[in-house]
Amino acid sequence: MENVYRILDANFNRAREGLRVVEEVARFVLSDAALAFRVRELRHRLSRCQEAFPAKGAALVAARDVEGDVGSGALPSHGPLTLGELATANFKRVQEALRVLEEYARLCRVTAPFQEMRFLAYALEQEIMGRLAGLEEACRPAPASRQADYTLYVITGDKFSRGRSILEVAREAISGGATVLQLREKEFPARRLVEVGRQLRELTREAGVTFIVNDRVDVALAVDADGVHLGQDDLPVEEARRILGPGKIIGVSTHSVEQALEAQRRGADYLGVGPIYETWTKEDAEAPVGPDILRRLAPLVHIPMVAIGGIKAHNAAEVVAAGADGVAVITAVVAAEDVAGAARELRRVIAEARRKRP
Ligand code: TZP
Ligand code: MG
Repeated sequence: MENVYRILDANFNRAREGLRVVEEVARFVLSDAALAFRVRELRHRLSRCQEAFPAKGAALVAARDVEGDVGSGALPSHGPLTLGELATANFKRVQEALRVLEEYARLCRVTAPFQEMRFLAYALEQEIMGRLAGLEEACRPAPASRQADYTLYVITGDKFSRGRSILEVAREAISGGATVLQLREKEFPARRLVEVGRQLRELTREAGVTFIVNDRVDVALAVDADGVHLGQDDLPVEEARRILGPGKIIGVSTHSVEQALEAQRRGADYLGVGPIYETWTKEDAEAPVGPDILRRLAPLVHIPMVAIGGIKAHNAAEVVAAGADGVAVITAVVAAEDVAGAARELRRVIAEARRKRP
């Protein structure tokens, strides 16, 4: 029986150690407290199972003979190369050890739910590996065509433009320093959007400015925009990505920390966060969320955050200080008498606020 105890002791340790390694992945890599708790529970359950053996499990430890273990050599030199491989290797150790425990416990006439725990380990492996794959995908750098400078993101607003054409206002905004231009005309039919979109595409391409179409994936493709901006009720990011392909930018409007994290998880390239302040420009605007949301999001998001809603030259510094990577405006630029001057002033305020940021 002594040898069986040695086997059981070694495999209890092996399973516990493996679980400890994957628990750290759940806790520190995936930052998922609930998942880490489930792994820890399995490890504690294993320790409780050991108590079902003679002398409350102490007999197994007493049989331990490290010196006499012919199998305790150096580990193979080529270890796992990635976090995924590390987690897989440790899940395998856990599952194999549980299988050994299941078989040898029978020789001691001890019944313990090793099989059930092994199945639990399979389920946890599937969940953790799936999450790790998603994380690796999300961290993979996007192609160059999806990189943009979001510093000053100007959105069209024909009805606020004092009778000037969209093209004329866009040209002025760009000359004042807009780095992104978005075509957003809710009332325009598709045909008109495509017409104006083509003009804006030509203008932005010449100026080296990023061009985004609001809401309409079809229009964005038709005019070869750099990307699309989606609201909470528009196509989900994954669907838009399937249609647009890997080279286009997808931005998402978000109004809460939860929505922002969800959009990031789904593969958005940037977030519109707002309305930060009160705005009358968007008829169905949500209640203002305030600049503090940016401060809360900053440590949680790794994609650019563009603040929107009621932003003017007098409060732009505040959103930049709170962590915004860029400022999106409609009326502050398109309704200004001097469109280029208004854009220039915003650029100046943003640059100054960035300099002051730690
Ligand atoms: N989304 C949230 S607020 C808003 C949009 C499109 C309107 C922003 O307009 P303004 O004039 O800069 O407040
Ligand atoms: Mg929308």
